[in-house]
Amino acid sequence: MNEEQKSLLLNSSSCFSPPQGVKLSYGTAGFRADASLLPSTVYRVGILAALRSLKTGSVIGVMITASHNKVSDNGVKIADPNGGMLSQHWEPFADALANAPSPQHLLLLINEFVAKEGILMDGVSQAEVLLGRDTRPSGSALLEAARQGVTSIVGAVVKDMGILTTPQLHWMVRARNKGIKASEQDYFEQLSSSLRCLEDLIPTEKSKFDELIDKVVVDGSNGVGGVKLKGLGRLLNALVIEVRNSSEDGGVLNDGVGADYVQKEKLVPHGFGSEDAGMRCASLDGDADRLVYFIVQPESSGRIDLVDGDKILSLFALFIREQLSFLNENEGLKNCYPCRLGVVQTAYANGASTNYLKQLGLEVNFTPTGVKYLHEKAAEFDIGIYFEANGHGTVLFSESLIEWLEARTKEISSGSKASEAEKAALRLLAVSKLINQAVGDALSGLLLVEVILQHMGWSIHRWNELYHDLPSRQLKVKVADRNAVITANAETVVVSPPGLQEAINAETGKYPQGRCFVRPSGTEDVVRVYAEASTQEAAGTLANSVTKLVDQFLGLNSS
Ligand code: G16
Repeated sequence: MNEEQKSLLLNSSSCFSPPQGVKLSYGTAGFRADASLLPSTVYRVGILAALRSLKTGSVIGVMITASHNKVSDNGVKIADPNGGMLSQHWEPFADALANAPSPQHLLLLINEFVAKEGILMDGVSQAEVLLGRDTRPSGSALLEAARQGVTSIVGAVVKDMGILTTPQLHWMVRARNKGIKASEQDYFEQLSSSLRCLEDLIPTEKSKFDELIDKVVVDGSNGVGGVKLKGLGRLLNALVIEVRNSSEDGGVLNDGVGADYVQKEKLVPHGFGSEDAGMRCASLDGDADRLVYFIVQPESSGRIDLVDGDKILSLFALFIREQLSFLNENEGLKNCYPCRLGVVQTAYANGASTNYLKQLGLEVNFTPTGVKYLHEKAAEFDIGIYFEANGHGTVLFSESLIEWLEARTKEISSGSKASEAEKAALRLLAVSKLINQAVGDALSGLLLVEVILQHMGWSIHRWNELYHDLPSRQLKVKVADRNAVITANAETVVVSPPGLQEAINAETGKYPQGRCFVRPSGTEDVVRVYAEASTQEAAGTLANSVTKLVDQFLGLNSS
């Protein structure tokens, strides 16, 4: 590192002192904390993004968001060259940078890391970083901190992409690195044109769209997704989307609204009421990377029937399996593609969904919570479908399958009637373009759900009947140190503190169909408790009892 670079880093970092007495870590989805604690962290993530860009020779993204967290929180995460999450191999460096106590320590760390990774800081190689943020009021100051971090690396270039959903920024990074046009308009056009392609291929005998409730009503969580969905909706032909709780309505972000609230509380979000009973409703989270559907129950109970990420996964799996069977049944052997289809869930997946997927003959895999883990597993398949129950997920297609589908569909001569196999190939190719290949994306997920329901001729009620969820309850417990909980086996077993798992087992054993696990959250300062049992009351009692156990072992007064 030359002298110019050293003094640039020392000068700019002296404007961003780290908060005293706070240890930050790159958790489930980047750094998250109260926004007032974050300027130095975001500045340092800007530096990290520029170094990552130099290392990979690619465009890198920095997204400023705390997604489902309360409005006073904020956060920052990196999008890697393929649009996915930051390589886990760099996370310890992110932690070390965020917690370096002084500019001198920071410089030392950077120097060591740059040498270890062989990063060329010659001032000639140019880093490029795309910045995005959600609608939080703290976003613009934090974006400026990120900009200063990036530009403290000599020659680095920043592009402020403005207010975006998290998946839009990930999509843009991926597109830029593939040499594809990557503006918001390009994103909207890719989604709307692939949706049109799928709509054109809906079997006429199944096209009962007019008989279904002809619109979907979407809760935008008072975040960025609602406004973007309105923009996207203007490009759509058949689909009518009514958006409520868009950030323009003056409501508070994620407060009694949004996918996290709807999924965890199973209550009607603000802006919806008994007049919506029976309608097809959906909910996005604050940065629109999660999607769940719901049906408002009749009368004014305030309850909903939740159609969660597991059911979205099941719907996608059914549709894709059907297309693969059309392809294989109708092709000569030599034209078949030996497509490996796999699904990925976490311990939060409702047991009934896992049974259903297994009954379909699908390979079901489990990973710890966090899209970075699910995505990595799903990428091992030709088509990998991953979803967390909270609605975060997507469908990944291997490059070789996409190439095969492209070649297969090129042969279809215009004007002639496409065979069933050809239509299936066209549909799969359109799905690969519609659904975000970088990360879970509520907007593209919503369009895919909608068009599959049309394709099947299904109402939301028919979809919801695929299987019946086991009653479940989720709670959170504030403890002295959540990182004292160490888990194994995709977070289903507590290894530390000793004795806690045995106590959970003893409690769970009292309930028919009981299942329960605890894990430290990576985005909030809490331990999460999930319980399932044969009745709602039993699931609630089990969750409460285990919450008490966590409190006994780790509670605020136990340290
Ligand atoms: C993030 C992650 C998700 C995870 C969720 C909750 O979502 O991307 O994979 O399920 O946090 O994580 P935890 O239980 O560790 O707090 P989002 O939508 O907040 O970015």
